[in-house]
Amino acid sequence: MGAIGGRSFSLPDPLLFRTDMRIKVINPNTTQSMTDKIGECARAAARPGTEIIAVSPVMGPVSIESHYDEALAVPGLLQEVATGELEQVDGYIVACFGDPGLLAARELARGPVIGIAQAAMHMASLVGTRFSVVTTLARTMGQAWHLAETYGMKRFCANVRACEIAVLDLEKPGSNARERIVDECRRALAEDGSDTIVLGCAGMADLCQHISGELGVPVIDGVAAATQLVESIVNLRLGTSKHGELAHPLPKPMTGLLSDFALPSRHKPLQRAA
Ligand code: 5HY
Repeated sequence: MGAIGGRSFSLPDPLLFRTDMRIKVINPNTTQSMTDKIGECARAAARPGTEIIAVSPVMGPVSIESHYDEALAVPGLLQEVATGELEQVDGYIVACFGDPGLLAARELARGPVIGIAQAAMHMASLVGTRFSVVTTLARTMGQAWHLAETYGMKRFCANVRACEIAVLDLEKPGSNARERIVDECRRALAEDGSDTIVLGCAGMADLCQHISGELGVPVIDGVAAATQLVESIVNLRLGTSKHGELAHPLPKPMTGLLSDFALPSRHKPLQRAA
């Protein structure tokens, strides 16, 4: 109990950090080596006691480099969220820079669902004034711009650049991907008027410290940023609002290949395909 000017007041109960948090990190593409790498990067960012469950869907594209790939990654992503709800995980990360299916996943989840693009852009806006996104193929730049607009980050986004590296080339031992990414980051800092770098692919997560050391500026990896954002949101005892737009989806029949995605009722989330 405290007192100021003779008036007593009660302090809020201290929000104790959870030491048993479980976060499901979903790599929406189906390349296990990338999933493993993403999981390790999330574990390196997580607090002691936080369990990182890194998964890929059982179905979907091996890499996501187009709107078509993104669309086909969403059903598998949603299955993983639905399974996570049955397992009562505390929060989720969509570990793909296109943030595919983010709002649909939030409708299914009680806890927070954080996309790495949204996390990285917001984190960059807190440590600099203008960031450059450095991503893989030029054809994915439009999605990065679209997300910057959607998230209200366009005023902070100086530019979006591509290294013209296929996502899976990031997994190839001996590829010159790292050098090409560093070079593009250098050009960004020299030409864009930016003071921070956002890595535009979950597959770049393991390069973050190296690039930051090379360039001497903040380099934000969305996997690490999203991990600590989920922990903060859960520690604040917050979850996804179920009032309005992100309420649980309305139950209705689904047909054909998607028939397993029917949500019969509010309390029986869809089962993961065998
Ligand atoms: C990603 N694709 O983070 C995105 C990168 C991109 O398979 N994982 C993918 O270029 O959009």
